[in-house]
Amino acid sequence: MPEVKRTLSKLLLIMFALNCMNSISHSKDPTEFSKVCEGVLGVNIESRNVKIKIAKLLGDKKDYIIVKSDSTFTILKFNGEDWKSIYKIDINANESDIKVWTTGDLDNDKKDEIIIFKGKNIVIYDLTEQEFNKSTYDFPYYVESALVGDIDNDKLNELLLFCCEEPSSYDRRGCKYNLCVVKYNDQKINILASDSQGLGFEASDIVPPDKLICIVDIENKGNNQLVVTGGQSDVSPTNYSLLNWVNGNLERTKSFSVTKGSMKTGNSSRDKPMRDKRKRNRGEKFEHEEIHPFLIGGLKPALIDGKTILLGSMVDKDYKRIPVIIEIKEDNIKIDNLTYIETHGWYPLNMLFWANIDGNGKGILKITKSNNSNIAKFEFYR
Ligand SMILES: [Ca+2]
Ligand SMILES: [Ca+2]
Repeated sequence: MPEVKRTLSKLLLIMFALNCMNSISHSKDPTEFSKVCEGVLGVNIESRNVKIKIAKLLGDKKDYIIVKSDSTFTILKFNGEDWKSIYKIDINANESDIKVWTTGDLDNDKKDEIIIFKGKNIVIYDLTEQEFNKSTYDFPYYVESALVGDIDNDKLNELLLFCCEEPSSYDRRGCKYNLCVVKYNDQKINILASDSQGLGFEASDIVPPDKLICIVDIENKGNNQLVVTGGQSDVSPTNYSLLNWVNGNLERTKSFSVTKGSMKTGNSSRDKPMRDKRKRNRGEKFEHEEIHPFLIGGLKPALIDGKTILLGSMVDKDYKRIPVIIEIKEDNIKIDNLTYIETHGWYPLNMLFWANIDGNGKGILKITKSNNSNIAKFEFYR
């Protein structure tokens, strides 16, 4: 009888241990990623004008890399070892000043398009197995910042735009942005809503202008919000505004910044437009020890285990940028340094992406340029 008891307790112990192992493997922390592969990108990064984005261009659930140089968009596909160029879109030389472009599934067919803004035109490139289909649409405004996402939470994507009546130029000081929500159905562009309420976003020639950052359930509350950053200098904490879709329009609900590693929130539509805030602050000196480390610039969202996680950059006391993973729940923020990712230079986030390169799930894709050549290299962590 005691024998049976011992065997039974052993069995229970083994079952308990197995259960623990199971739960550990399913709740992997984003800070625990490790390097899966590395190699070359198969494209040169010659100039500072090169911009890189990723997109799910075909129906294979994989992310492709899009490299925009002065006159070409090059599409790279991962072949299990490295990245090879599979398509090129040549941009007409006299249109090579295209600065605004984005990617996303605008027609809601489960694969992303490349969307380019040329003057008052919206040009949509849709990749099929054979080639890119190009469609061009007239639009009443010049576009300064663009995003694709589901802002009204109906599971279909819209195009969100900062628009201007005037073309971008040095003379356009204090120009007001019109925040437009655009639907793309049946090969037609329709403006669903535009900012008639004076949300207060402005272009600037003094600091980098206000910018559309992402459309995501940033606070993990169950509904998507538009995240917009206020214009700022390179050495001050970014002010993030959250906008909700309410009764067919966008409303500012909250703003926040992250200083000393914790979240400071401001509330809602009663907040002054950010430009006023900046004017008030101009000339004031920040005490370094009071704000570092602070969160700066873009946020790249990913959905992991049903939670929104964001890649971001913190600035430390030595003004070094540290890549971090952020999780926000209401007014609480959890920030983890990505110590396993070595970064160089001033803007590491521009070269870090959440990507599914091989069809086996998302991880962190890091792109770098070697010191002594223009050859781009990649590392992938999962
Ligand atoms: Ca699509
Ligand atoms: Ca929608």
